[in-house]
Amino acid sequence: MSDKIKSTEITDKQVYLNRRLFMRAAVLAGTATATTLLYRRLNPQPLKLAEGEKLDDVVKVTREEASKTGYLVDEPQTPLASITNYNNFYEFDTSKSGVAHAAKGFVTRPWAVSVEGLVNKPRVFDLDELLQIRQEERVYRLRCVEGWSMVIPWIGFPLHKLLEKVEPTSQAKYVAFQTLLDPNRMPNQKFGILSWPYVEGLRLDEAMHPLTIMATGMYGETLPPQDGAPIRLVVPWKYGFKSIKSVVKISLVADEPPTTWNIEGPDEYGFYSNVNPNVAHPRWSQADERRIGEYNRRKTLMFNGYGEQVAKLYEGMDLVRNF
Ligand SMILES: Nc1nc2c(c(=O)[nH]1)N[C@H]1C(S)=C(S)[C@@H](COP(=O)(O)O)O[C@H]1N2
Ligand SMILES: [Mo]
Repeated sequence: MSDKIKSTEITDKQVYLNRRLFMRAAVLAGTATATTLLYRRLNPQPLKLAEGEKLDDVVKVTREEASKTGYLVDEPQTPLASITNYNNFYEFDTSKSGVAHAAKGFVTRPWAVSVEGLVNKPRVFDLDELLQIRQEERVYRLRCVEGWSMVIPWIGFPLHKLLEKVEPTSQAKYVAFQTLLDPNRMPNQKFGILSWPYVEGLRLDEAMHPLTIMATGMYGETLPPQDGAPIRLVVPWKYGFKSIKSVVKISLVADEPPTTWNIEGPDEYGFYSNVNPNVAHPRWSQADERRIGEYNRRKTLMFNGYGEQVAKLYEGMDLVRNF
């Protein structure tokens, strides 16, 4: 599949079957109405063409603009079946192929996200409120620190739209994120595999960057549990572990917050964790990667290919020391 085909138009049988499963799950969870409304809004009405204008021209122009902003990667998209069966989500299973099964039936309604800390208007947002923020499709590369990568057509909204609602104060310099803590629903939280809950963080300017999104779906549908339902962070220029799943709390803070993998291995996983082919992990090179579904390894791109958009955030910073 390429970005020439809108993911919402894909009729591949496997995708179709998966969609039916998602829809059934959505109905079971009582979310059908909101979900249907949300994704109907994503499918725009047929374009009204001016006289002499051809649909192909209009669509091409729109997509070219999208590519220029770096929001729509022009590389084959990873099949849905791979994205949903090759996961890192230690709350459910430490084996990538086991997460989908272990997370099946994860209940994501009701769900609320508290946005708090150094803000003028702290608030708890119900998921349905967050789904009313205009949802956009973003086709991003995802590069795991382990050396594999995917191209994922997310649905979501820029995080800055949410942060602006709570009005960060001038003291706020970082944003801290937290995954749900509920050992009854996330079975591995009964064991000390990581220090729970999973936590992550960004500098405020990184969090406000237009590429940083809260994802609520992929491939035109609701996010499946194994990929961080019902809402997760996606920061495409950083290693995948920064993109924290199933988020319940977002706190604006003054100091660099603790982050899960940095707590586990401070010499291996830095706070910034920008994708950088020139800075090796202590135990392996980061110069190249295996794109899921491809045979040959690819060269890893600086900032995962988003340098044009984000390099200026790190001007004057030593990216080796601040790895
Ligand atoms: N809460 C939580 N978030 C998480 C993880 C996790 O184990 N727990 N794994 C991270 C890692 S290492 C990666 S590579 C991505 C994987 O996202 P995906 O399974 O949707 O591809 O999620 C990240 N977010
Ligand atoms: Mo990862």
